[in-house]
Amino acid sequence: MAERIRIDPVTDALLLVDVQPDFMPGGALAVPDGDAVLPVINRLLAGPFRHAVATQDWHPPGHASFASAHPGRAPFETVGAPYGPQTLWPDHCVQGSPGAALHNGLDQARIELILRKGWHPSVDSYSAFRENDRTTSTCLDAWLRARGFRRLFLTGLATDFCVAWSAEDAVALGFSVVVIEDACRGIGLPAASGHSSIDIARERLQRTFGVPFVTSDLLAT
Ligand code: VGL
Ligand code: ZN
Repeated sequence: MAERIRIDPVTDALLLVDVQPDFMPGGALAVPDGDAVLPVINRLLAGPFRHAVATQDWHPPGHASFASAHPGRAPFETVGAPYGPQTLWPDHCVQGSPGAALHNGLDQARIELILRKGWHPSVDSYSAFRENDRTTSTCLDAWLRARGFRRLFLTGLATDFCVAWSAEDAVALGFSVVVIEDACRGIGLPAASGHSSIDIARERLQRTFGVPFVTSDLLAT
Protein backbone atom coordinates (compact mmCIF):
# COMPACT_ATOMS: atom_id res chain seq x y z
CA MET A 1 0.00 0.00 0.00
CA ALA A 2 1.35 3.39 -0.97
CA GLU A 3 1.49 5.98 1.75
CA ARG A 4 -0.99 8.83 1.94
CA ILE A 5 0.31 12.33 1.34
CA ARG A 6 -1.02 15.15 3.51
CA ILE A 7 -1.53 18.34 1.52
CA ASP A 8 -0.47 21.56 3.21
CA PRO A 9 -3.02 24.11 1.98
CA VAL A 10 -0.55 26.97 2.44
CA THR A 11 2.70 25.76 0.89
CA ASP A 12 1.43 23.17 -1.62
CA ALA A 13 0.11 24.28 -5.00
CA LEU A 14 -1.55 22.39 -7.82
CA LEU A 15 -0.05 23.08 -11.25
CA LEU A 16 -2.42 22.51 -14.17
CA VAL A 17 -0.49 22.10 -17.39
CA ASP A 18 -2.20 22.89 -20.71
CA VAL A 19 -5.73 21.70 -19.90
CA GLN A 20 -6.97 22.94 -23.26
CA PRO A 21 -9.42 21.51 -25.84
CA ASP A 22 -6.73 21.22 -28.52
CA PHE A 23 -5.05 18.53 -26.38
CA MET A 24 -8.27 16.56 -25.93
CA PRO A 25 -10.15 14.15 -28.22
CA GLY A 26 -11.35 16.12 -31.26
CA GLY A 27 -8.63 18.74 -30.75
CA ALA A 28 -5.80 19.73 -33.07
CA LEU A 29 -3.16 17.81 -31.10
CA ALA A 30 -5.35 15.33 -29.30
CA VAL A 31 -3.79 13.44 -26.40
CA PRO A 32 -5.38 9.97 -26.10
CA ASP A 33 -7.96 10.07 -23.30
CA GLY A 34 -6.90 13.66 -22.56
CA ASP A 35 -10.32 14.70 -21.27
CA ALA A 36 -10.08 12.07 -18.51
CA VAL A 37 -7.96 14.51 -16.50
CA LEU A 38 -10.86 16.94 -16.03
CA PRO A 39 -12.86 15.18 -13.28
CA VAL A 40 -9.66 14.22 -11.45
CA ILE A 41 -8.33 17.78 -11.48
CA ASN A 42 -11.73 19.21 -10.48
CA ARG A 43 -11.86 16.83 -7.50
CA LEU A 44 -8.41 17.97 -6.39
CA LEU A 45 -9.44 21.62 -6.78
CA ALA A 46 -12.57 21.07 -4.71
CA GLY A 47 -10.70 19.13 -2.06
CA PRO A 48 -7.20 19.24 -0.69
CA PHE A 49 -5.71 22.10 -2.71
CA ARG A 50 -6.51 25.74 -1.97
CA HIS A 51 -4.20 27.21 -4.60
CA ALA A 52 -3.69 26.41 -8.27
CA VAL A 53 -1.77 27.80 -11.20
CA ALA A 54 -2.59 26.93 -14.81
CA THR A 55 -0.46 27.13 -17.92
CA GLN A 56 -1.89 27.76 -21.34
CA ASP A 57 -0.05 26.79 -24.53
CA TRP A 58 -0.46 29.99 -26.57
CA HIS A 59 1.15 30.08 -30.01
CA PRO A 60 1.00 32.81 -32.66
CA PRO A 61 -0.12 31.69 -36.15
CA GLY A 62 2.84 30.23 -38.06
CA HIS A 63 4.70 29.30 -34.85
CA ALA A 64 8.09 27.64 -35.38
CA SER A 65 6.86 24.44 -33.69
CA PHE A 66 4.17 23.96 -36.34
CA ALA A 67 5.04 21.50 -39.13
CA SER A 68 3.08 23.80 -41.45
CA ALA A 69 5.80 26.44 -40.98
CA HIS A 70 8.44 24.04 -42.37
CA PRO A 71 7.87 23.24 -46.06
CA GLY A 72 8.23 19.53 -46.78
CA ARG A 73 8.03 18.57 -43.09
CA ALA A 74 5.29 16.61 -41.38
CA PRO A 75 3.96 16.65 -37.81
CA PHE A 76 5.94 14.56 -35.29
CA GLU A 77 9.18 14.85 -37.29
CA THR A 78 12.14 16.50 -35.60
CA VAL A 79 14.01 19.49 -37.01
CA GLY A 80 17.08 21.34 -35.81
CA ALA A 81 16.09 24.64 -34.24
CA PRO A 82 18.82 27.16 -33.30
CA TYR A 83 18.44 25.92 -29.70
CA GLY A 84 18.50 22.19 -30.54
CA PRO A 85 16.13 19.46 -31.73
CA GLN A 86 12.51 20.50 -31.96
CA THR A 87 9.59 18.15 -32.57
CA LEU A 88 7.12 19.51 -35.11
CA TRP A 89 3.43 19.52 -34.25
CA PRO A 90 0.16 20.05 -36.04
CA ASP A 91 -1.00 23.67 -35.70
CA HIS A 92 -2.46 23.87 -32.19
CA CYS A 93 -3.35 26.30 -29.42
CA VAL A 94 -3.33 29.29 -31.71
CA GLN A 95 -3.78 32.46 -29.67
CA GLY A 96 -7.45 33.32 -29.24
CA SER A 97 -8.77 30.17 -30.93
CA PRO A 98 -11.36 28.01 -29.12
CA GLY A 99 -8.90 25.11 -28.88
CA ALA A 100 -6.47 27.32 -26.97
CA ALA A 101 -8.92 28.30 -24.20
CA LEU A 102 -8.70 26.74 -20.78
CA HIS A 103 -11.19 23.89 -21.04
CA ASN A 104 -14.64 25.11 -20.01
CA GLY A 105 -15.17 21.97 -17.94
CA LEU A 106 -12.40 23.06 -15.60
CA ASP A 107 -13.37 24.51 -12.22
CA GLN A 108 -11.37 27.73 -12.35
CA ALA A 109 -12.24 29.16 -8.94
CA ARG A 110 -8.94 28.28 -7.29
CA ILE A 111 -6.76 29.08 -10.30
CA GLU A 112 -4.96 32.23 -9.18
CA LEU A 113 -2.53 32.62 -12.06
CA ILE A 114 -2.77 31.65 -15.72
CA LEU A 115 0.62 31.62 -17.38
CA ARG A 116 0.73 31.67 -21.16
CA LYS A 117 3.73 30.11 -22.85
CA GLY A 118 4.97 29.42 -26.36
CA TRP A 119 4.05 32.91 -27.58
CA HIS A 120 7.58 33.70 -28.79
CA PRO A 121 7.27 33.09 -32.57
CA SER A 122 10.58 31.24 -32.96
CA VAL A 123 10.93 29.45 -29.60
CA ASP A 124 8.70 26.68 -28.26
CA SER A 125 8.02 26.34 -24.55
CA TYR A 126 7.04 22.95 -23.16
CA SER A 127 8.03 23.81 -19.61
CA ALA A 128 6.05 26.22 -17.47
CA PHE A 129 9.36 27.57 -16.19
CA ARG A 130 11.75 27.81 -19.10
CA GLU A 131 11.39 28.07 -22.87
CA ASN A 132 12.85 25.36 -25.10
CA ASP A 133 16.05 27.40 -25.60
CA ARG A 134 16.56 26.33 -21.95
CA THR A 135 17.60 29.86 -20.97
CA THR A 136 14.59 32.18 -21.27
CA SER A 137 12.68 32.12 -17.97
CA THR A 138 8.91 32.50 -17.75
CA CYS A 139 9.47 33.85 -14.20
CA LEU A 140 6.88 31.43 -12.79
CA ASP A 141 9.41 30.32 -10.17
CA ALA A 142 9.67 33.85 -8.78
CA TRP A 143 5.89 34.14 -8.46
CA LEU A 144 5.57 30.75 -6.76
CA ARG A 145 8.38 31.52 -4.33
CA ALA A 146 7.04 34.98 -3.49
CA ARG A 147 3.68 33.34 -2.72
CA GLY A 148 5.38 30.86 -0.39
CA PHE A 149 4.74 27.68 -2.35
CA ARG A 150 7.38 25.04 -1.83
CA ARG A 151 5.84 21.87 -3.20
CA LEU A 152 4.16 21.52 -6.58
CA PHE A 153 1.75 18.79 -7.62
CA LEU A 154 1.65 18.45 -11.38
CA THR A 155 -1.39 17.59 -13.45
CA GLY A 156 -2.48 18.01 -17.06
CA LEU A 157 -1.26 17.41 -20.59
CA ALA A 158 0.91 16.02 -21.88
CA THR A 159 2.75 13.75 -19.40
CA ASP A 160 5.68 13.21 -21.77
CA PHE A 161 6.13 16.83 -22.91
CA CYS A 162 4.84 19.84 -21.04
CA VAL A 163 4.26 18.04 -17.72
CA ALA A 164 7.65 16.25 -17.84
CA TRP A 165 9.64 19.33 -18.83
CA SER A 166 7.87 21.41 -16.16
CA ALA A 167 8.57 18.78 -13.50
CA GLU A 168 12.24 18.60 -14.39
CA ASP A 169 12.68 22.37 -14.31
CA ALA A 170 10.74 22.70 -11.06
CA VAL A 171 13.16 20.25 -9.42
CA ALA A 172 16.15 22.17 -10.81
CA LEU A 173 14.67 25.37 -9.41
CA GLY A 174 14.47 23.88 -5.91
CA PHE A 175 10.80 22.93 -5.58
CA SER A 176 9.58 19.62 -4.26
CA VAL A 177 7.69 18.01 -7.12
CA VAL A 178 5.05 15.29 -7.27
CA VAL A 179 3.32 14.09 -10.44
CA ILE A 180 -0.31 13.02 -10.00
CA GLU A 181 -0.38 10.30 -12.60
CA ASP A 182 -4.14 9.82 -12.99
CA ALA A 183 -4.50 13.59 -13.47
CA CYS A 184 -2.16 13.46 -16.49
CA ARG A 185 -2.26 11.88 -19.94
CA GLY A 186 0.56 11.58 -22.48
CA ILE A 187 1.01 11.81 -26.23
CA GLY A 188 3.21 8.69 -26.49
CA LEU A 189 5.59 9.05 -29.42
CA PRO A 190 7.71 5.97 -30.20
CA ALA A 191 11.40 6.49 -29.40
CA ALA A 192 14.33 4.93 -31.24
CA SER A 193 14.60 2.41 -28.38
CA GLY A 194 11.07 1.23 -29.14
CA HIS A 195 9.79 2.57 -25.83
CA SER A 196 7.03 5.14 -25.59
CA SER A 197 7.94 8.72 -24.74
CA ILE A 198 5.55 8.41 -21.77
CA ASP A 199 7.53 5.54 -20.23
CA ILE A 200 10.83 7.27 -20.97
CA ALA A 201 9.64 10.49 -19.32
CA ARG A 202 8.34 8.66 -16.23
CA GLU A 203 11.56 6.68 -15.79
CA ARG A 204 13.72 9.77 -16.22
CA LEU A 205 11.69 11.81 -13.75
CA GLN A 206 11.60 9.05 -11.16
CA ARG A 207 15.20 7.84 -11.47
CA THR A 208 17.17 10.92 -12.44
CA PHE A 209 15.12 13.61 -10.72
CA GLY A 210 13.57 11.68 -7.84
CA VAL A 211 10.05 12.80 -8.70
CA PRO A 212 7.39 10.52 -7.21
CA PHE A 213 4.39 9.52 -9.32
CA VAL A 214 1.31 9.13 -7.15
CA THR A 215 -2.41 8.64 -7.65
CA SER A 216 -4.92 11.27 -6.61
CA ASP A 217 -6.67 9.03 -4.08
CA LEU A 218 -3.56 9.20 -1.88
CA LEU A 219 -3.80 12.96 -1.40
CA ALA A 220 -5.67 14.23 1.63
CA THR A 221 -6.01 17.32 3.80
C1 VGL B 1 2.53 20.23 -25.70
C2 VGL B 1 3.43 19.61 -27.70
C3 VGL B 1 3.32 20.90 -28.17
C4 VGL B 1 2.08 19.82 -24.33
C5 VGL B 1 2.43 21.53 -26.14
O1 VGL B 1 1.24 20.51 -23.73
O2 VGL B 1 2.59 18.80 -23.84
N1 VGL B 1 3.05 19.28 -26.48
N2 VGL B 1 2.83 21.85 -27.38
ZN1 ZN C 1 2.52 23.79 -28.21
